[in-house]
Amino acid sequence: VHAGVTEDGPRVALYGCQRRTPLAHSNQALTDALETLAEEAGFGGSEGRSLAFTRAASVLKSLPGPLTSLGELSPLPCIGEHSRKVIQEVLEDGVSVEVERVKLSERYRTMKLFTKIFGVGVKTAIRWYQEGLRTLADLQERHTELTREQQAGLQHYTDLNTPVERSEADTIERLVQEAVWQFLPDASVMLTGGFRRGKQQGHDVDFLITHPQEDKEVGLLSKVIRWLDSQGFILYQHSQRNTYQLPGDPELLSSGGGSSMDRFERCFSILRLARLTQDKDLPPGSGAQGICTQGGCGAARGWKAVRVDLVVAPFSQFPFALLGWTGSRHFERELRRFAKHKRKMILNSHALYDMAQQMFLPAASEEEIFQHLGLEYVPPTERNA
Ligand code: DCP
Ligand code: MG
Repeated sequence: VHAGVTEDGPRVALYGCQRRTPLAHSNQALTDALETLAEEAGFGGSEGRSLAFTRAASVLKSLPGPLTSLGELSPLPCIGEHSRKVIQEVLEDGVSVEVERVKLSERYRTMKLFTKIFGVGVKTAIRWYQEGLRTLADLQERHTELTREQQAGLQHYTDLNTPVERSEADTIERLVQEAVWQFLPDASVMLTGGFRRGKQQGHDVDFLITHPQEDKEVGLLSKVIRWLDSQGFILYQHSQRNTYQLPGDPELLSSGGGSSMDRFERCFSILRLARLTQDKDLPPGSGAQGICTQGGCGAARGWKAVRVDLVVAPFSQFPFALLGWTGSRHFERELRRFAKHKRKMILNSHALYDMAQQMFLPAASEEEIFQHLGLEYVPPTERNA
């Protein structure tokens, strides 16, 4: 049941995975305001409040046109009182006083600054904030206390917070394919994450790698990394083994399906990508300021640091991995919530388990997973919930 128009106005299904949500929508000012409050609530440790604002924003993203009056909110699900008040303010005044206050607040600004460092989550950022740290220079002074990942994140801060363009993602895709196909010519390399949903920019580039003959993929990733490293592409990498056993891994059941972290063999990396644009096209100062210290910034060096995630999935788990890695994060959360509460099934990036039948439900495609869940298929470009 997708968004349609009834006598009461637009009708919107309850779960984000039951709706079609394109990338471009008509209520950006409203969703930006609500998402700022969602973020701020998350920074304050209020997960429930954060989720409520995220859900409200997601409903507005699925509307077929701009919301023009408060009355149009009444048939919509997931719009709480607080969200309604913010929407009213933005509709009437163009801005919400509360949102503007949040954006200027010291905590919000510092938390944004810190959580944009690769390797820094909300918990770490809160701790630093509470310890009185406020700037990247403050963190540099405590360099030895940072993890290797955070040190790399700080070193490449400017580059990693410059959006990755679609053309750059395509270049990296060809590079990863070249690396993978040397060792396994029949392997497939798929661009996932936001780019698969049609985004033209991203914060990183996500790839899923598999091979039609199961087990052929074992050992591939370390060879790929070694080759990329020998060619000078690796600025940082952290690899992790596959820790998932199928079928019947008790982990799947004990996790309750709520955990979004999967257990595939994977590599979080920072790659060194030759710049596609000339330096003169770059914003002034992008190389000279910021925290990049070793021999200037990427901009001045003719290359750019880019975050790349490589994930290897056994063939039988590939459709689940693809569905799980395509996102959006909120779409994934809603799929799992729908599976659990409406279907008594547990879905994650490895498998789908039916609790009533006490069995795993195999799938050869994303379409089959939607079928198992009794959901209308939603193509990747409509999963921007
Ligand atoms: N994912 C998830 N839960 C996580 C991590 C990832 O559900 N804890 C899924 C959903 C994401 C996808 O993997 O959409 C890729 O994660 P990213 O953080 O790279 O998000 P996107 O690619 O969607 O956005 P961006 O453009 O910021 O990279
Ligand atoms: Mg991504």
